[in-house]
Amino acid sequence: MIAKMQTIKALLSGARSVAVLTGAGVSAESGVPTFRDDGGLWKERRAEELARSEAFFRAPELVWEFYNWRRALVEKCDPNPAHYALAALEKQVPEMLLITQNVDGLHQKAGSENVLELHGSLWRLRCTVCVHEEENLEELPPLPACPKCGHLLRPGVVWFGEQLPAGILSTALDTVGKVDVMLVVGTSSVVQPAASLAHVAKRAGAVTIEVNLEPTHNTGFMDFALHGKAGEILPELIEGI
Ligand code: BJW
Ligand code: ZN
Repeated sequence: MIAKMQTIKALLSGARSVAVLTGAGVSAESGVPTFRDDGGLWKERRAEELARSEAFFRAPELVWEFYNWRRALVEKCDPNPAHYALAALEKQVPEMLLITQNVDGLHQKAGSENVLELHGSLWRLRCTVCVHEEENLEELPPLPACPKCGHLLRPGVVWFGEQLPAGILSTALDTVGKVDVMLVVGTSSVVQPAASLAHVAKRAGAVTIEVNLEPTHNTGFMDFALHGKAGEILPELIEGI
């Protein structure tokens, strides 16, 4: 483990460009529930079942209750050492893009500047009818209405079956196709297209490194895999780079 850590540190130190893909595991130590671990439940439902447009249009009050609960929960959460380590890494390597599947905004709160939100944000709202979009950090009513047309607003996140925001996926693909090192942290790597980004990077010649509590669908093809808490491994990994 120590020799592997030294090798990865050397790779990061020598890298001109790094891409990092993060998932819910990065925020777990901040108290934000993950999607597919045992703690990823809300009122005995899997978060995954509610994070889809069919659920929203069938029962918008239920889905908004879930998102309002998450907004209130995340508002009270602080970044953890994993978020801070990635913010520090951005300052240490010449080029770094942090691609996150998370919608909690904790990377930005920790000081990361170059962040691409693949699945949107809990703090963005979109109209279900017109083009209105807004950033909103306030407490919301059970069914928030569009200030332009009065129709229902929805969370500005990407649900299953929906396209990722325009330009976001192409930026992610372009970047991972050019980097020296790709670090994948705290994701089960089951959700596409995010899970494919590491494959694209590896095919283009990047060294791929996974940090996760346990092996994932992608562990087998990674060049390096470190198993443990992101909040413990990442600070150690970037120390002295
Ligand atoms: C720790 C830790 C610690 C814990 N330290 N580690 C190709 C094949 C098959 C299906 C598809 C395909 N292409 C597209 C699809 C369909 C679908 C999909 O991927 N389905 C799969 C489930 C099979 N994808 C889509 O629909 C995507 N859209 C799309 O592809 O559009 C094009 C298209 C449209 C129409 C037709 C065809 C194509 C959109 C996906 C959107 C995902 N949205 C969500 C909700 C976002 C909003 C919200 O937050 O509410 O995004 S679902 C949910 O999963 C959320 C997450 O970002 C995402 C990923 O989860 P993540 O981050 O990996 O979390 P977990 O819980 O799964 O894992 C946590 C990990 O951390 C675990 O491994 C732990 O061990 C670890 N961990 N503590 C380190 N302390
Ligand atoms: Zn509207």
